[in-house]
Amino acid sequence: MRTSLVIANWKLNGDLALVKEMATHFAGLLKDTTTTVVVCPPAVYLKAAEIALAPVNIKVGAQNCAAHTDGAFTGEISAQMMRECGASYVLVGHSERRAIFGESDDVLAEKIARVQESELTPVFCVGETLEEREADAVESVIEAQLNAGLAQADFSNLVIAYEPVWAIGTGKTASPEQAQEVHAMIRRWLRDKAPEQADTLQILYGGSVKADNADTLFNQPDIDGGLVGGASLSPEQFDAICKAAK
Ligand code: G2H
Repeated sequence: MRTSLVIANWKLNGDLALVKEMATHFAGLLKDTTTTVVVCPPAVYLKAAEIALAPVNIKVGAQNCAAHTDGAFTGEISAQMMRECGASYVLVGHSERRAIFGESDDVLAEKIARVQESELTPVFCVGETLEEREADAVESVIEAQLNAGLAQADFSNLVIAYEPVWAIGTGKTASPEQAQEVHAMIRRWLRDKAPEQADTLQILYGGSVKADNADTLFNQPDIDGGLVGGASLSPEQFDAICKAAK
């Protein structure tokens, strides 16, 4: 019913050499798979990545975009510009954007709108901190993020990523059961808000996904693939993770 999706988030890493390495490594590997594979490099490499990776069946995406379409916003890049440079997906609301760059729920809702207006697919990231988990607030935190960020969203063109903040780049991964519990909760939320898309919308897990834990995570019924940071910088590791997503 749902195909798998694996997205590489290079963050502030990688270069043209890594784009070429990926293209060489993946030559012929994704011919017979139904899994969609996406690489999100730093925005300046989007066009080069699109040209190099399209022949090996890898799409490209942006890690962020402006909440505006155009104007006096020095340093910003619009969703439409990302599209022109080859992006098919845009990450919105990654916890690093929320925490380090102070992106509010309102700004994220604007970004979702700009991405969808540009006919790109937003990957909306949600997740709780360790304090919130310890305070038994996981469900209320995730629900609040979903309600605010997706208030005006078109659910027919959307991916959701659950990334517990305490598992990001820390080497700590949510157990498959912990992750499944939240993914099932997100799917219940979808049944209420967007019943027609609840069974088809892809929900990805992110947070220290590696070649050796991807299989058990992706085997959970409501986990449809992964958003992969550190391990996506190694073509061999990333390839193993893509293989774990059936
Ligand atoms: C979470 C993830 C990618 P990592 O940020 O979005 O990164 O796999 O390094 O935890």
